[in-house]
Amino acid sequence: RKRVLSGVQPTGSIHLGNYFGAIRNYVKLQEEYDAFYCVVDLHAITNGEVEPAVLERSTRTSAAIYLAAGVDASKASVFVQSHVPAHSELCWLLNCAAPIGWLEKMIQFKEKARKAGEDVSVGLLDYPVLMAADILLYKADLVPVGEDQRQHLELTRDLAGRVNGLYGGKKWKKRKGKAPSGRSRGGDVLLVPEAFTPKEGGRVMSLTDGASKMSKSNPAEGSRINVLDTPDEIAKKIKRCKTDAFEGLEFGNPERPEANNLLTMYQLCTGKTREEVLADCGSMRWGDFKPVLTDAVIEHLSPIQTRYNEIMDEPGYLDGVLKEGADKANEVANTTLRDVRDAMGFVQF
Ligand code: AQP
Repeated sequence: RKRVLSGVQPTGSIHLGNYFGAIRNYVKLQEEYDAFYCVVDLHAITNGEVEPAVLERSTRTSAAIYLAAGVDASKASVFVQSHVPAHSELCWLLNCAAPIGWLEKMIQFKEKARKAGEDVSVGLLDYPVLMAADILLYKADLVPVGEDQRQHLELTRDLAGRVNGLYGGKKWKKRKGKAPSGRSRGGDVLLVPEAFTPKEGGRVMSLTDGASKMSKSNPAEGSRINVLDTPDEIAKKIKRCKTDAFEGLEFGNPERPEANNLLTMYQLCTGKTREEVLADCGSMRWGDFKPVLTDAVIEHLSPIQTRYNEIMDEPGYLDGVLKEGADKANEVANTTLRDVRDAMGFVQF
C-alpha cells in the first residue's frame, strides 16, 4: 500500500482551515493508504516562547480532534512527533544537506520572521527541514496539506532529490553492493512525495478579512471558527464577520473574497455542490444567509464535539492510541533513518 503522512501543529485551537484543509482529508485517505498522522509538537516551539501547559494541553487536544473527526486508530497511526526521536535526528542530517538560501526564500519564514523581529529563532528558519524529515522518514507517497504548505512540500521534494543525488542510486550500490532497503524507487535513499491539496477547503480565509487565511496565530479570536467552539461562539463570530455591500451572494468574484469564503464554508459544511449552494443561497441577503451558515457549521461540528468529549472522558484511551501509534511510527522511521545514516557513511551500532 502507498503511504500518506501529515500533521498539525499544537500551537492553539484547531480551526476550520486546519480541518477542511487537512484533517478531513486524513479520514478519506486512511481508507486507501497506510496512514501516519502526527501532532507536530517540535514544530510548535519554532515560534519562540510556548507556555508548557498550553503545549501539553494542545498536543492532547489536537490528537483527540483527529480521532473525533473520524481518523480511525485501527487504520491509521496517530502519534506525537516528539515521541519518535528519529524526526530530530533526520532533521540534523538533512540540515547539513540543505542550502540556507533555500530556507531564507520560504514565504512563511519571511512573514513570521518579520513579525518576530530580532527574536526570530533558528528553529523557525529550520521549520521546513524538520517538516521534510517528518515526511521522508515514512517514505510517504502523498502529503495532504493546505495551499499555505505547498511551498514547504516543494522544498521537501527538492531536499529528497538532493540527498538521493549525493548519496543514493549508483553511489550507494558501489559502496554497499546492494540497493537500500524499503520502498524508494531505483535505489534512492529517500522517496520524493507528492502534495495533496483538496479542491475546496485548501485555503479557508479569515472571518475578518477574506484576503488572508484563517490562522491560529491571528490574535483576533473572531477571525476563526475553532472545531471546539460552542454554538454561541460560532453564532457570535459569524454575526460579526466581515461582509460586503453587494446584492446577493456569489462564488469567485475577486472583489468579493468574503462572499466566496463564506459560501465555500457553507458548501463544505453541508456537502452540497456549488450549484445547489447557489440555488439555495445565491439570492439571499447577508442578514438571511448568516443564520443559515451558522446552523450549517454548528450541525457539522456537533457530532465531532460529542465524540471529542467522549474521547477525553475515557481514561487512558488517548494515551493508548498515542503509544500504539508511536510504536508503529518508530519502527518505520528507524528503518529509514538507518538507511540515511548508512548512505552518509556513519558507523552503525
Ligand atoms: N486557512 C487554512 N485553510 C486551509 N488549510 C489550512 N491549514 C492551515 N491553515 C489553513 C492547513 O492545516 C494544516 C496544519 O497547519 P499547521 O498547524 O501545521 O500550521 P499552519 O499552516 O501554520 O496553520 P495555522 O493554523 O495558520 O497556524 P499559524 O497561525 O501558526 O500559521 C496544514 O496542512 C495547513 O496547510
